[in-house]
Amino acid sequence: MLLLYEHPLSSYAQKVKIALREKNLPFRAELPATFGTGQADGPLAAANPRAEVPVLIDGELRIFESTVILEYLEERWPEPPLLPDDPAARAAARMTEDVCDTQYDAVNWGFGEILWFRRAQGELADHLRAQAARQTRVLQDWLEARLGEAEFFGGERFGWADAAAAPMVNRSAHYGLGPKPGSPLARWHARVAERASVAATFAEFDLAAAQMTAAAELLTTGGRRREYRDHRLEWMVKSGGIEVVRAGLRAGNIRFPWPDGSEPGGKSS
Ligand SMILES: N[C@@H](CCC(=O)N[C@@H](CS)C(=O)NCC(=O)O)C(=O)O
Repeated sequence: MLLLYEHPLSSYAQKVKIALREKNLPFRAELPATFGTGQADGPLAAANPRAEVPVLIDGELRIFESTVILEYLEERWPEPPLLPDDPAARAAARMTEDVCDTQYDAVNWGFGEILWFRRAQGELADHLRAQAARQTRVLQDWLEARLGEAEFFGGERFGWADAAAAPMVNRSAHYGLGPKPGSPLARWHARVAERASVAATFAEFDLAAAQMTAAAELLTTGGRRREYRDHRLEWMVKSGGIEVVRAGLRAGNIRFPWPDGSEPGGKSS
């Protein structure tokens, strides 16, 4: 059986689980013990030097990067297809996915750093939340324009872009930043949430989100050393949270991506 290293809150892992479920592929989901620590040993780091989830394990094969995993699933099990046939429509689906995986993910992640990991308080927290709310609206407007009047991002058939966008929009809704009630994007969100593949994935998200009240403690106990990478790091800096980065580095509960950098004093990131 396929094995998926994942975390139920990870939008990338959710995208993969939706794809697996759409294709009716049985899999076992596992949260690696070292997740979120950046530890260079253990099965997660052995499968993915970046120590990120998701990782798909198919026999001897270990595949990391959610888009690469989706491509593997599509090529190995083409039915039912998630990508449309038309090259232009395929490109459109991939562009939607790319924006979701980069800019949209970064906003959701930033909001989570404040809500769940309490990286900022008072005025700074208010400011970062307001930035996230404004940017979420921009991204949802962009998605809504791409959706148009269609049932799904791929047109009449649920597919690749829907699998990528659903976890993003659903997480915004969890934060109270969902699409405008009654809007085409809100109706799409309600529609996809009823699909078995998405409903199961969202239920796992809800369960994990309910357990996040104690998440901030993980930063002081060493249970989490959060990865501040590319779009996510950029979000924190551009939105006014550079002090959050500095404080996290001082406290040692922020890390940068593999391979480790090292400071002149010999301290590694
Ligand atoms: N580009 C990667 C991103 C994966 C990623 O960032 N995963 C996060 C969870 S959402 C992670 O595992 N982070 C590790 C950490 O924070 O230590 C993909 O598409 O799979």
